Amino acid sequence: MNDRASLPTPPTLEDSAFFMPFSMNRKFKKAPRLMSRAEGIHYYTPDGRKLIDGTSGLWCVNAGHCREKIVKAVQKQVAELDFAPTFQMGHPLAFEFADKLAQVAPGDLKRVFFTNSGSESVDTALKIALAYHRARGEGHRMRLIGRERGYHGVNFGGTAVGGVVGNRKVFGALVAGVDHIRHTHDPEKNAFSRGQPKHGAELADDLERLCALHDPSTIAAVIVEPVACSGGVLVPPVGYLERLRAICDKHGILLIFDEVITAWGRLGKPFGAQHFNVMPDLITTAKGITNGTVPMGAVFMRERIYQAFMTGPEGAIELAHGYTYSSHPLACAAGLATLQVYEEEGLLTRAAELWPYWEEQAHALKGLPNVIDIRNIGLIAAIELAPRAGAAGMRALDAHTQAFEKGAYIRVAGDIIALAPPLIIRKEEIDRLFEIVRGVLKTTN
Ligand code: PXG
Repeated sequence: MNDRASLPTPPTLEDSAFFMPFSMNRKFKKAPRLMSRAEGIHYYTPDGRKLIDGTSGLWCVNAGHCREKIVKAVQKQVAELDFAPTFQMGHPLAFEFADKLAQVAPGDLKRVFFTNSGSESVDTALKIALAYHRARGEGHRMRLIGRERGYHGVNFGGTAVGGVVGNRKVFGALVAGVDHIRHTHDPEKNAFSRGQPKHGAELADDLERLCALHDPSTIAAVIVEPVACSGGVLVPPVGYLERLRAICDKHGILLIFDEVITAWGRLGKPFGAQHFNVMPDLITTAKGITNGTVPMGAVFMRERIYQAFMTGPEGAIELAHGYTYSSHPLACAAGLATLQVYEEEGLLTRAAELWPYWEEQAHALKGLPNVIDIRNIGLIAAIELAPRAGAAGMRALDAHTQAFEKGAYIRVAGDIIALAPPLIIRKEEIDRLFEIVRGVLKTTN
């Protein structure tokens, strides 16, 4: 047990220097919700209360917390090689980890570029798409297309292609040459869908509208999350991703799947692309790649994209891009151990086994006060609540606070409760999680 866990909660955080990300700083600091220890599927508060982790930290701790194998690998690595550059130098773990990842990667997306987060993976993938077209003499392909309600992190590229209005509106004009296709959410036709909703494949044709407007020869790439998670858990309609792929193929546009959440087993296969059986040209990942223990991200690309960069003189740098901490030794050690845990425990396919049970428990909440939709896929469920008049988001926020009191940590996005526990969760723990959510929904008014 961590010594610090037994220290009392500081009397007040109100004057703390910490500017918290994506948080209501003033409200939080008046009534903090702290976690000081974690193990398996649980967090513990500083006063020793146990919380079931309903959202795998921030959708990243897929194998559960403080896994011994991963902890030991990081501890060993930090004492052996704390940092090594990978600009014109290298360390063995970076190559070993990339090659291991390539074995798990779908289709021919076997080349790996390391970053330190999902946001960096997204901006890296967008830059690779632009540079790829230029390398092939199609430098006129400069436009990037995202989707309404998409979330692609917080760097400039990702914010620009993102479609969550609140995340964009105060940051100026962002990046030039970006447009968005429509989102796929259609509660009138698809409320209470189990798995992929039936209606809406034709929404992919909105890409044709943008091709007609801009001319397809100006478009470099389209980026979508296979399941739009932060924007409210929007599951793609049956046939939608296939149609998007076909339109991209028709016009020579690269398709990027942002799998920062859907990769590493969340949908019952290693990658979402494998679950949907639709192959993109690039995949962005992060989070579960190291089980959230050390920050890391990776972009996977198809062989022909990698090869397009390998054509100039051998003495030239093929891609003028990278981060000081790309393939950090601690992250590689954590990632290698994480992959081992995933493999040994079958975690990359476990969501497929739990899916039917999970789905039943989620949809059993139908009929509780204010519940206007429930949707699910893999080990993800969303419970959408009717917004309070003039106070959107407040009902779900109250649910979040109440859940913390009742023994669960859950994420909310607007008035949507998003559940995605660690993939090691057992059926009786799923029951416990939903029991708490049920209790909360009964009393959230
Ligand atoms: N793409 C996707 C699809 C994501 O979900 C990012 C990029 C950015 O990753 P980084 O590592 O830069 O944060 C994300 C991140 C939530 C929540 O509760 C989701 C994310 C982050 C924090 C909270 O919905 N996703």
